[in-house]
Amino acid sequence: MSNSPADSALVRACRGLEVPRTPVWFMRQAGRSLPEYRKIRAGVGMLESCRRPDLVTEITLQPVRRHDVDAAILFSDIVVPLAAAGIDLDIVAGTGPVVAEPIRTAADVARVRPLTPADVDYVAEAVRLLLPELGATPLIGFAGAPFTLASYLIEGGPSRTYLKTKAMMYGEPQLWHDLLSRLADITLTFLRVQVAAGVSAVQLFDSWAGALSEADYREFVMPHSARVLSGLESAGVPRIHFGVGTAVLLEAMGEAGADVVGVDWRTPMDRAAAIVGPGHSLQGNLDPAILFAPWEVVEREARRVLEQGRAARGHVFNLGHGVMPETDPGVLTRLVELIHSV
Ligand code: 1CP
Repeated sequence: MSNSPADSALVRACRGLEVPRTPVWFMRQAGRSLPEYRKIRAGVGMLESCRRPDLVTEITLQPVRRHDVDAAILFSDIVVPLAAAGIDLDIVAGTGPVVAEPIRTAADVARVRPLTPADVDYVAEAVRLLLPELGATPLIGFAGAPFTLASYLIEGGPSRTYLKTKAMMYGEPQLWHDLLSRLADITLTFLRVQVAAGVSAVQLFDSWAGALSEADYREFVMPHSARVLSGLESAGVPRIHFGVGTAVLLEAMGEAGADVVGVDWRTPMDRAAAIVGPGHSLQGNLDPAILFAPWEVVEREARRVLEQGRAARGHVFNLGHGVMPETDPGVLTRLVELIHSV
């Protein structure tokens, strides 16, 4: 066991197979919590760094070296394939993705063209550079799900209310489905490029799907995410499906075609296991804010998550959302040691 990424604890836990110990990695494990990341990124824009295979390789490896996590996640961003498909956008430090001309009309939607593998050749190149460096450690590829991508394109940037997004969804359902269908095509192509280059698992980030009711999720979003996930079925790698605030969506997110459902910190893992059923593994779900508490609290809560995770078919330990930039990286290293020792 664990001599190849395809037989690693991560992949085995995703499939519900026996594991020697619970695998652990952290969403946003690369990034501003690491001084070595801040150093290498100095003076290089976020999108530019995602397009440079040498930088992607180094940044992806940094948290693996430092924390001894059981998986690497490719350093990129969910808007990288959108920019590669010709949408004028930037990732602004301290804000996030900002779209020059938000997508709101039929003419705007018509501008969203398919992605070709050649548009993101630098991503495939980074994966190829990473595989020999990683050895038996699996590399996770990822993409944004159609709803979360649409929210950035329609709002023009980060949002709290998703008002313009929902206005299109409710007001112009045909246009909405046209846009999400185009985004599903882009996402599927982007993930297939990563799988073809050799990633061992993929994660579909629908970070903001928690803004929806279950009924609206099932009608307006799930068919498009399901097309992405089912389009990867024959790829032979586990599919992780994650969102924040998705307590009422967990069942549907599993049904959409995921092997693993990602759970945020609001839903206990045993309850999530009862909701998604025996056909899916779970990933999660320590509150990233708990890492700012005294170590005794971190340890107690991490043990609770592990214990509750035993109710699932398989458990990949993670945070309930990404590492906050202010996190002490020493706490993350210690947390990995703890998970490995239990
Ligand atoms: O561990 C890693 O290597 C993380 C790589 C990674 C991932 C998985 C980055 C780098 N972005 C993402 C995915 C991503 N991007 C998501 C889904 C994950 C999540 O929910 O956290 C989302 C919603 C985005 C969009 C985005 N990009 C935001 C959020 C804005 C908002 O709406 O609140 C931000 C701040 C970015 C920029 C970004 N992406 C990644 C980094 C390290 C950064 C910070 C910019 C920088 O370092 O200059």
